[in-house]
Amino acid sequence: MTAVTPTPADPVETGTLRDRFEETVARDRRVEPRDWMPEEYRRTLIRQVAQHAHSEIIGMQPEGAWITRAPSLRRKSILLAKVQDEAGHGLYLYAAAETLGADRADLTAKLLAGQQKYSSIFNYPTPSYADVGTIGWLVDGAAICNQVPLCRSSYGPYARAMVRICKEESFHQRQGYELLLTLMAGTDAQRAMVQESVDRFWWPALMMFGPPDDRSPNSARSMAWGVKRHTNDELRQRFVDMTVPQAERLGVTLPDPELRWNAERGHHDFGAVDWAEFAEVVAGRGPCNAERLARRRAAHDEGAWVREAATAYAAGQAAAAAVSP
Ligand code: FAQ
Repeated sequence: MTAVTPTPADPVETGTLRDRFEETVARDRRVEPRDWMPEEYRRTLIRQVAQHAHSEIIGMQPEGAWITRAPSLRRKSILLAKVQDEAGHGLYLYAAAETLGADRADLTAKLLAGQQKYSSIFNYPTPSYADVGTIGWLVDGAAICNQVPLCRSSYGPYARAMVRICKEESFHQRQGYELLLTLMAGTDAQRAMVQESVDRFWWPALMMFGPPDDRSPNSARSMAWGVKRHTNDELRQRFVDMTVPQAERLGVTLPDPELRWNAERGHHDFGAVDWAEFAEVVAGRGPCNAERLARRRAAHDEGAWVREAATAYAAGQAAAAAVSP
């Protein structure tokens, strides 16, 4: 997709363009690529959309490792389709970032250089097959909780990409839950495998929503602009409330002794997230950060010939179009 040339940076600080932008946001309408927008709005969107796109692409790795070891043809084809979906999500999101004037090759270079982030969750290992189910249930579940409100994000291309992504993520969540239900109906060893996997993924899944509100530098402004619709803590609470009954139905224990229903609040109380661990993972020192980036760099290098061939083909097509009557 061709990058759209951005509108000039903040041409009139106090003029009709800014007023029009503010009005669009205030009236809950969509900002579109050719509309004037403040540079800070553009920058924060590129930051969030790029981080989201990178997460989808890096997020193919933890489950992708199980494609060759899936226990049946049915499970293998489901997993293949899911991992391919994540690649598709990455592409819609890079395309959305391009409408803001970003360049996909540049975003990829920044990811590979460790200059742009991707979700902390994908830096945790997947040593057991139950992790495929747990990722579907908890990780896609958290992703849906976070992303359904983004279907109403103020930036049109991002909001529209989210609609399709959420439909697919919701299918992913159900396939994960179904996989876990199947394992839970199996042997004691299979049930133990599920519990062990849930124990490892529960807290990292809560970290996906980002730092607590009083330590989230971007939230207030992103909410004022309608880029985000809820705070990190609101969405984390929603996820906990949604997941507890699902865990009960599944027959697993969530690894938090402080987790209990609070009738007064009408929500579940839960224990403290280890924010020091989150900071370490985001800083690049999680269990699999080095491995994930090394794999992504290798895949990028191995794909160089595809990019070269596609560029040569596009140039050939353009040359043919130029000489055709
Ligand atoms: N990991 O001020 P805030 C998926 C960073 S789902 C790493 O609160 P913001 C589907 C944040 O960027 C996962 N970094 O930031 C899938 C900021 O750093 P910066 C992707 C994190 O933007 C499922 C700093 O901390 N989903 O891929 C994380 O207002 C299964 C301060 O934070 C999305 O990206 C984190 N968890 O709120 C794929 C959803 N949290 O840039 C495969 C869209 C925060 O200032 C398999 N994104 N940081 O240097 C969002 O909703 C927001 O960007 C948040 C963060 C909520 C993630």
